[in-house]
Amino acid sequence: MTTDTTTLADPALKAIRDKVLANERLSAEDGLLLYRTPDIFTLGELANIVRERLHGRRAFYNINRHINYSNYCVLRCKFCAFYRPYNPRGEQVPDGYQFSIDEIVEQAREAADSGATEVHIVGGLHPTLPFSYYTDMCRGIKAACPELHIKAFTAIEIVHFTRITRPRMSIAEVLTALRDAGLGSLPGGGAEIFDDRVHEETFKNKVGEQHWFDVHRIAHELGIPSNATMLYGHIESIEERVQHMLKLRAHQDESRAQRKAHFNCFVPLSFIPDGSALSHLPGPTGLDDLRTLAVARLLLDNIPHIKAFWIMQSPKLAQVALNWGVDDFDGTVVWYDITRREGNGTNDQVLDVRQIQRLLREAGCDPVERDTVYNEVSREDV
Ligand code: V47
Repeated sequence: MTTDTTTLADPALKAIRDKVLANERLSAEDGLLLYRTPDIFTLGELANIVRERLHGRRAFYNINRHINYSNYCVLRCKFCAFYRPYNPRGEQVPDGYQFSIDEIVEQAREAADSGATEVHIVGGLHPTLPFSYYTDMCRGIKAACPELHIKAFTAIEIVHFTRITRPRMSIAEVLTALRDAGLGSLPGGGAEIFDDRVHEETFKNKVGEQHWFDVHRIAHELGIPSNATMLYGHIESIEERVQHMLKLRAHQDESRAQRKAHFNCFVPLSFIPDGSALSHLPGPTGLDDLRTLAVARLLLDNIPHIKAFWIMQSPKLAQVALNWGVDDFDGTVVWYDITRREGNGTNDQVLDVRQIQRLLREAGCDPVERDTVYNEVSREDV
């Protein structure tokens, strides 16, 4: 056995460093210590050790297009600046929209024509659209672009679909119908923070943690892979963040042991206050972003990928994060309506492949184009 003689600026990190080097699981207390340590360099280094153990210097991105089919929503989550109330009398609500199936298929076709392998589709909980709108959407996209992977609908939307069907469909029936229509995987959205206090204060009327996990458990049982998110930097404490991650870790242990699919990726979402009912809050700092991504890499030893979603962490910070435990950058995105920090406040939020590759290379990484489930994509034309 070798003795680690490295002197650490924060001696409290010694035991954690030993565990990381021995590839041992970290505890909730370790997670809190990592969140609190002033020795941010060791934190980054430890997360980077794990990242390199898993992925070497490979950094993943994909060519994708996000599609937000409608911003009408029956919920009023305080952190959300995306939703618009729906007027059932059909009067126009300022900025409210819903795309027709034809418009969505056209957007998917444009994406496929420009090399995309994935469309990532989410929207608000629309009060009147029937379930057939969502299955027709998937079928229409697959008919036009059979190769495109459809990653769509957060767990919250899936539960909404069970409630709008008559007779009411179960989660398994909804997921099976969507999969039959072309759905390939679930994105990780809607998780927010798995905690009753935070739920009560910021997204009270949204279904909570139990439903979120039910949807992902059933998806995994059906062989549908998914991602997981955490919306951080609003009213939650670091204890609540650590507990959130550990709940995901426990679920992932079960999925890997007993189910046909599991979480591919964890995506910490950096809260953007602008335009939301929590706009008085400052939002997370850059260092908080880095800490959260690094702690995630260290605690979530059973989730293969950690993503910095550049739309929310910013391209520059996501680039730095590639040496802080992150191995995935999301993709070209093209159009995004849920938050609007990039793209000069418009929906046109896009990085082209060359820009992504430059950011990744400058961070000392080998850019690898992946598909949604992390198969490497090789192509001549980019
Ligand atoms: O569910 C809403 C969050 C999510 C804000 O699975 C906000 O690969 C920050 O889940 N500031 C949607 N976040 C996005 C999402 C996602 C994105 C990229 C990749 C993947 C993946 C998933 O965005 C929502 C909500 O949790 N959100 N408002 C806000 N103001």
